[in-house]
Amino acid sequence: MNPELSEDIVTSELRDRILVVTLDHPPVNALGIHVRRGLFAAIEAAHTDPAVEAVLIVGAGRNFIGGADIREFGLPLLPPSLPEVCNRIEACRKPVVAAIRGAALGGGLEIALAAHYRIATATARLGLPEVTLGLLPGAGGTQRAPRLIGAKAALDLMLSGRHVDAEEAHALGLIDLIGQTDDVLAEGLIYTRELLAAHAPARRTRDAAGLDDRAASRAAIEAARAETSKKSRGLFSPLKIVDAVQAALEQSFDDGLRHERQLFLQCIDSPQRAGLIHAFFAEREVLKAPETRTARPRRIASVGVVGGGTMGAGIAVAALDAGLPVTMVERDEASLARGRAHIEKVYDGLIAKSRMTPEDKAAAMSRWTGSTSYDALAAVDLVIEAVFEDMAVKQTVFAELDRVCKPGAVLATNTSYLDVDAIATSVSRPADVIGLHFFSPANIMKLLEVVVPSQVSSDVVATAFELAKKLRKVPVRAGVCDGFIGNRVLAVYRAAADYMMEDGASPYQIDRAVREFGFPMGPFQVADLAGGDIGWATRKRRAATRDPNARYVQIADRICERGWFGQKTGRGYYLYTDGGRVGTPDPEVEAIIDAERERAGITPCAFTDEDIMRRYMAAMINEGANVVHQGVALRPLDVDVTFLSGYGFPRYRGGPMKYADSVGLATVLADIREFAQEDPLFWQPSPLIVDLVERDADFASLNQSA
Ligand code: 3H9
Repeated sequence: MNPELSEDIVTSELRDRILVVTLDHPPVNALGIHVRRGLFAAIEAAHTDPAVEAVLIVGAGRNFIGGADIREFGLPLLPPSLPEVCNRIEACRKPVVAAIRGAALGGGLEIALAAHYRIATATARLGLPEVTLGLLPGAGGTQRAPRLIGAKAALDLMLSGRHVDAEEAHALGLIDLIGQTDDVLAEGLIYTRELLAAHAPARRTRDAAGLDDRAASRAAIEAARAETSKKSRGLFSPLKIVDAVQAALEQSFDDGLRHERQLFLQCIDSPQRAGLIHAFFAEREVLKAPETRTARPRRIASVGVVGGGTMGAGIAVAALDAGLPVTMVERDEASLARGRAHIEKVYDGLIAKSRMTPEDKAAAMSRWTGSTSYDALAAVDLVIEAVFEDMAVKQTVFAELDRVCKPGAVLATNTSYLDVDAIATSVSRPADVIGLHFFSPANIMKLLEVVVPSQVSSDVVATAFELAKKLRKVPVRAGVCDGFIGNRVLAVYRAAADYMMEDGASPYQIDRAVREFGFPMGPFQVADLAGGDIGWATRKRRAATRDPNARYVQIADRICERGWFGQKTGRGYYLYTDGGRVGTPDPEVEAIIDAERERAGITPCAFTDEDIMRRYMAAMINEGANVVHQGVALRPLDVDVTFLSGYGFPRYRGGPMKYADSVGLATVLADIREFAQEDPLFWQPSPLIVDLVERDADFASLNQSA
């Protein structure tokens, strides 16, 4: 380490009798080794310097401190550790004040808790979000927070990972004061001078009384343990957080700190930590598509939506929620009224759950206008077409958009499979055409595939990323192909699930194995939720072009032929009685499967849950690799984010490609080759996996390069 660097990053300046210690380590003043060393040294100096009577810690830039430096996890620890820095601050004989603007998160809040007094500006956001990274607050947070604000409030903060604003932090007792202005240094200085004038002592959080009501603390811990065991199924760190708070109640402060450290190190070593931190960085990397570096986005101040069905209405809600005016176009008044009703239904649902007020709904709806004429879209900056999934229909819509939209308007299609190049070439301005693939329900699902056709201009791609930010979506850049990234990979692992069903596993066993792996639902539950008729129509449309040598499982067709389309018809793979949404296994479906096995001449064999997941994941990973190999996804991490944000892939596993790395690509390849003995056409190893295994490399090695 270069010692001068710490001095640049952490500067100290004596103002009157107050040593102002400023952390300046963009972008978020994360507590990397140089910050820790600088801060430790500054406190040491303050402690011994007779000219210093108090210390004020502030962050330069927009944030106080965003936490420990996540990039250092897994690397050898260089001293001082963060707990040592916090203990040093707390032990200082002179009052230490933390003045917070912006984020004080994780280790950042732990620094503030170790300080003796805390002031925050109104824009501050405080929290202990370590749980979202598979960790627990490991620099005294699990010991100091309960002592300061009580076990119940501290557990809530640590188990939810939520950020609180200054007002709530003040009400909780996390901070002492909210500053009058956003000038954090000035506010901090005023407060510190007041403390000095009042001869305020170095008040230590370790001595605070938040756990003194032992019965209430114990009850809060037990309640949190019961709730966490139920809700955080499969997650490692939440119960460790509860254990750490129990140690805070039952052990001395120093023993509690030691216990916290042990639990923290267990979390650091867990694969879940690796998966969650991969997800954290991957979600930030996907934002850096090449076009966002080279082109300036066009201005988007108004949006048009063509189509008021479920998708169109969901997209409209997403745009309205972002404060954008939305013009919806439908073919006739009745359809338009239905489109409006779809939107209102979403808002009424939120009002019923007290998540929105009628006034908010009225304000959102005041931004909505509807029309049956495309001419109403003449002035909008961006149009999203969300009509029926049919090339001819879409091309007709685009011809109209080409006719009415102003020059420079972005023309987007929300297709989930169709060739966006073919749509683009049907208009006179292909450079303005892009795919924006939303996922249903579009106002809720985070994923937005930005589908980039060959002739689109870079600024239109950059605009799509900017729009995603406004709509609070996670954008992933995808190339044009059937199904783009997500649905293309989905088609392959769905086929693998169908093959296993025909070969002997029941759909109920497959769903259970997939849920046990961490998905919220199995593939057959998803099919029942989405409606079997949609997939059936697609299969019929594609029947003529299907490879006659490819295996085709007809079970879904037999089910659909009976009019069993899933939840909406009360029957699909599962039985749904009394309009319920939780299905039960259906013996008649099992009989259909038996009959189909017989027709296909298959003797059913037994699958363990592990067998099922090996095949399911091998299919997902192999097609994910093909998608990267063919440039449809920029990097493996783009596939990961697609599946984390749009397909319910368990976040703590980091995504399918991260999971593949954790299993080992050689193992995945060996599985694929084993399965290929039964069906070599379906199980063709991706050239990318073969190449990486030959080079003893992994998917992670490709994540840096794009
Ligand atoms: C912890 O503290 C453990 C301790 O309890 C115990 C230790 C012993 N480290 O999100 P943004 C990067 S665990 C390193 O786009 P925003 C980020 O990757 C930590 N880097 O900005 C990005 O880099 P790039 C607990 C970090 O303004 C850039 O900063 N803390 C860290 O939208 C900008 O990030 C957390 O979990 C970090 N800690 O939001 C908080 N944080 O430009 C995690 C960010 O190269 N951070 N980066 O892509 C956040 O929630 C947000 O970043 C924050 C700013 C709200 C702070």
